[in-house]
Amino acid sequence: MISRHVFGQPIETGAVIMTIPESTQAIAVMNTALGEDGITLSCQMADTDVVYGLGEQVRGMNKRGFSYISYATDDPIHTENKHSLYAGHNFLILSRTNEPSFGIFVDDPGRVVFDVGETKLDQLCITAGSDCTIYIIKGSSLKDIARQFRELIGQSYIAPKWAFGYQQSRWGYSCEADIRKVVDEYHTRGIPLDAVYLDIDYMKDFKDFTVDEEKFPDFSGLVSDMKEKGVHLVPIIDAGVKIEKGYPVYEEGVQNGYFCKDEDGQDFVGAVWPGKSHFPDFLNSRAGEWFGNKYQWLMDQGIDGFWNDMNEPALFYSEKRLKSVMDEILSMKDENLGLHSFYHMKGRIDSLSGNPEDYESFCHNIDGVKVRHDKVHNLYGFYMTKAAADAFERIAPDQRTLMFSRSSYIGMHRYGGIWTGDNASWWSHLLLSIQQMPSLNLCGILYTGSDIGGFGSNATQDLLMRWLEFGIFTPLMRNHAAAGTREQEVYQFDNIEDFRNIIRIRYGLLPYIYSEYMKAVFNNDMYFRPLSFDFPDDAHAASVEDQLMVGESIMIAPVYTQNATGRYVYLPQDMLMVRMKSMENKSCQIMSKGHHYIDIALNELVFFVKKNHMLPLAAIDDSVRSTTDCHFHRPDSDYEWIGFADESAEYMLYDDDGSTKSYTPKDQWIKIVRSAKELSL
Ligand code: MIG
Repeated sequence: MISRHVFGQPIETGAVIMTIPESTQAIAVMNTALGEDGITLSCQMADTDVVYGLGEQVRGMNKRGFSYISYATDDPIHTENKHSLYAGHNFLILSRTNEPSFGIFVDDPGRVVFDVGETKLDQLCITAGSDCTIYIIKGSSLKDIARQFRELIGQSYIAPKWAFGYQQSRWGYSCEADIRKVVDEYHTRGIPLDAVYLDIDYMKDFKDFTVDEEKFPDFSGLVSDMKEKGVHLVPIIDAGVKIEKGYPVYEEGVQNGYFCKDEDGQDFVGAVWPGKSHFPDFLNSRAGEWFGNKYQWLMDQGIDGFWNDMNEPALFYSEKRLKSVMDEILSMKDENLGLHSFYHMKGRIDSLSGNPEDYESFCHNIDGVKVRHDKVHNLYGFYMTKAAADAFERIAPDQRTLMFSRSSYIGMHRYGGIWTGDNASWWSHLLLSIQQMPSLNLCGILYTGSDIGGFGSNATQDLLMRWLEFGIFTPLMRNHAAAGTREQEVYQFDNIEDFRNIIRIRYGLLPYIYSEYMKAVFNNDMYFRPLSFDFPDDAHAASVEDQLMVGESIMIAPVYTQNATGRYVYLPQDMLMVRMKSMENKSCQIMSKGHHYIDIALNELVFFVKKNHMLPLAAIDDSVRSTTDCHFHRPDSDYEWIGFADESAEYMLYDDDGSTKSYTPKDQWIKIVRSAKELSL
C-alpha cells in the first residue's frame, strides 16, 4: 500500500510513473513538522530496527549511526566521514520487528538530510525542502515493500548482453595503439573481453562529440575492427561543454539558449576539463533533445555504448568565484602568512570546487519555468542520461544501447545504470562496493558495479583478484583506474593464469547472471539483497554486513581483507558450497546452517547455493573471447545444473537475443526441473 503526501508546491521530478491519489491523512508512521529548514519527519527506532536503502552512500547496508545528505557531489575520497557521494537516492526502508516495517521516498531533488541515528541513536530524522512529495509504502515483507517501490518508479533499464561481459578501462588510453594493445594482450592470453573504454583523452581538447583525429585517424575503422574481435568501445561524455568559438556544440547551445543561465541571464560559466564551459540545461526538454541527438554522431561510427560523467555537475570553479579568490590571494602576495592567514588562503582555494553558492548562482528553464539550480540539483545527471536514452529511442529504437551515469536520482534507473564513481584501490572500498550493491538495487538501479581494482591509488595483485571474485557477480564488471596509478589490467600482474580462470567463470555464470538480471527487471525484484530479505525470521541474518544474496539461488561471502586465507561465513540454512579455481576445477560440499570459518585461497571463487535451488553453468572453452562466442540459445540441456535438493529443484531460465528489445514474454520463460540426483554436487 502506497500513500502520497504533498507539501507545498513540489516540482515534477519524473521519479515516479504511477499515479497515486493525494492522501487526505497525515503521515502516520512519522511525525511531521514544518520549520525554517523545511519539512522534518522523525520517528523512534527500536534497538533491533534496521534501516536499508539510500542507494549510493558510504557505510554499511544498515545505514544506522550516521547522517547522509542527498546532494550530488564529485568527491573522490569515499571515506566513512563523507555525507554525500554522486547521487540523490532518497528511499529507505525502516525494518522493524515490533511494529510494521515501512518504506519512505522523499521526492525532493534539492538537498535532503537523513539523520539515521547519528544525533540520537534511536531517532530517524529526515529534513527535506518545504516543497516535496513523500511516499509511504507498507507491505507484507521487506521484499514486498521493495517491489512496490519499484512498481512506483518503473521498470529498470536493460543493458545489451555484451555489457554483461568483462570490461577494461583506464583513464589514460589515449590513442588507437593503446586500445589495440589492450585487446591484443587479453586475446593472446585467452582472457575474454567485451569492452574497452575511451576516457576523456579520445576527445579533441575534451570537447564532447569530437574525436582527436591525430590519435584516432580512422575512428570508425577502429570501432568496427574491434567489434569483429567481439570488443565494444565505450566513449565517455562529460556534462560541461567547452567554450570555444566555432565549436558547433558551443555555438548551437548559445544561439538557442540551451545552456544554464546565471542571475544576470548570461550563460553560466564554470570550469571542468576543457577549462571554461557552459552547462546544457538538461531539464529543458528542447535542450535535452538537442544534446541527446549529438550522440548520434558517435553511433553512426559504430558506437553502441556510453558513460556519462561529471554530471553532478562537477565544477572545478566558477568564473566569478575564481576571479574574486584570485584577487584576494594576489592581494596577499607580500604578506608574511602565519597560521590564520595561510589557512585562510588555502581555504579560499579549496572553496573553488563544487561550491554550494555556485550551485545557487545559476538557473534552469524547465520548459518556461525558471528554477534555481540548487532546488533541482540532484536531477542534473538523471536528465543528462534521460536525454541520451530518449535519443537512443529515436535513433536506434530496436537496439539496446549501453548507458550508465555517474550522477543519478530516483527514476534514472529507467534510462541507464550507474557506476559508483572514484573509489580507491583500498580493501575498505571492496567492502564498501559490496555494501552499496543492495542499497542501489533498492532504488531500482540494477545495472551497476564499482571500478574493479579501485580507481585511485595503486592496486595490488591480491586486491584485484579478490575484487574480481566479487565483481564476477556485478552486472557491470569493469576494471577501471585513474591516470597516474599503477597499471591495472590483469595482465600487468603475476599469475595471469589465475585471472584468466576467474574471468572465464564469469562467462560460465552468464546464463544465471543474465537470467537473474532480467527476472529482477521484469518482476521488480532486487538482484542483490541483504540476507534478511530472504531470511526475515533469522535474527542473526539482519546483522550480516558482508554477505549478499545474488539472484534467486546464490549467496556470496567475498573475501575483502588483505592477506586473509579465508573468512567467517554465516549460513542462514543448509547450503551447498561451491569452490571453483577454474571452469574445470570445481568441487561442492553441503554445509550446515550456522557459522563457519572457510578457507578461500586467493585464486579460488567460493559461493553458496540455497537449499532446493539450483543454477545453470555454461561450458566455456578456450575459444570464448567474448559474449559473442557464447552460444546460450536456450540449450537448457547443455548446462550443468549445480544445486542440492531434498527431492528436486526448479529454475526459471530467461534468455533472448541480447541486443534487440524483443524480450521474452513471461509465459515463454523456461522452467527447468531437476531431481536431486541429477544435480551436480
Ligand atoms: O575528474 O574522465 O569518475 O571514472 O576516469 C575526473 C576522467 C573525471 C571522473 C570519473 C572517472 C574518469 C575521470 N573522471
